[in-house]
Amino acid sequence: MDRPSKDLRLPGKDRLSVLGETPLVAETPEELLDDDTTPVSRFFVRNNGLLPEPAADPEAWTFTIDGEVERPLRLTLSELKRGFAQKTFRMVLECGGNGRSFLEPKAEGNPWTNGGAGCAEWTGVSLGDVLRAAGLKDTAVYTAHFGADPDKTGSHDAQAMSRGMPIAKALEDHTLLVWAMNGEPLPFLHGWPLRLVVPGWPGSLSQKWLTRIWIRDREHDGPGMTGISYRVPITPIAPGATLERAETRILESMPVRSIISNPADESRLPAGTREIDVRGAAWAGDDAVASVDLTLDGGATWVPAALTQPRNRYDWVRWRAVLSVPGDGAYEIFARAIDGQGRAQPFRAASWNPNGYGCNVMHRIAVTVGRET
Ligand SMILES: Nc1nc2c(c(=O)[nH]1)N[C@H]1C(S)=C(S)[C@@H](COP(=O)(O)O)O[C@H]1N2
Ligand SMILES: [Mo]
Repeated sequence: MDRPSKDLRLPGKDRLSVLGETPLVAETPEELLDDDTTPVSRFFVRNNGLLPEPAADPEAWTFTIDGEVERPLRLTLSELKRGFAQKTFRMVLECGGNGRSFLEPKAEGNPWTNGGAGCAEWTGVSLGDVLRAAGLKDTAVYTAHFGADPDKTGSHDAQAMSRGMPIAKALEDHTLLVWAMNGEPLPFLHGWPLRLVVPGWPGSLSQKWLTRIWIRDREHDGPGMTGISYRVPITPIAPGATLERAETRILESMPVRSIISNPADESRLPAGTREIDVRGAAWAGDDAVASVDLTLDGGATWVPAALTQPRNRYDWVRWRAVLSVPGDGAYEIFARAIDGQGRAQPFRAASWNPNGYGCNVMHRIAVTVGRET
């Protein structure tokens, strides 16, 4: 696997790999996703446009809810904080293209390995509480999200990205309007002073620098909703084939995934090592993780990992297993998570699609015990 080799040099960020500079896109090497709660310094960044002007007074930041509501709302951040029940959940945020680089032939878009994901504590209010205050009309079908960032050309005429979700997802308790991450004010790069966090679904729904939610009477059609953006084939297509919109559905819940965060890929362990302490994380979109198993013999035998209890829905599970190795040598370790409906990660990158969404092939690392290759 070709690794993007350029490290992000930004204050407050720790060794992320840069996938794109303008717009800024940077992912977290799997071995840096070894914390129970991903620190901001290790949290991936995905921008589709340029950065907005920093807010002069964050508490006076306003955002509106309009469209198919009885009472359009215009709220400042401080009104939002005072007016609704505050909630904190630890939840995975994951880019819809995470895992894309494993597809053959190459798919369009940023070549994420498994690092377009992180799990942070998000503090805010349920979007549903605010929507109920606005009063949804019977005609309310879909949300449409707007942010303050200019597009790639620096223009404010169009949104860099403007996606939406069905009302049922918007009304989930865990769909939050967020102003704090890991107990600190939301960092600027992550949408300060206000963003959406829509857990379990592609990260593109989690609008940063949030200014407006338009409630629509039909599916939204902003950038990221047209053509085959964030859409996947209804039935499998041949790798490399073209795809018409009519043959697709919107990618909603992300598929199950696990990552090995220790040891790092290409680790070398001392001669005589006979036990390898392997650990990582797993998550499953809207679903729960049922199990994680490891193999170091190409799938001939599997060793179950011990899982932690998630704190709340959409939290990842951390897992651990001690693997016995028969002798010095070169090993490949694969981790395979299975979700609550029995869906496992595939050995090979499956479900090829032109934009490379939802690729959840098993994470594989190489480990050498004692030998010079
Ligand atoms: N305003 C705005 N919000 C946005 C984006 C963007 O380009 N502009 N990118 C989205 C995408 S594609 C992802 S994966 C997440 C990434 O969030 P992060 O940068 O905090 O990790 O933000 C989403 N929200
Ligand atoms: Mo994304």
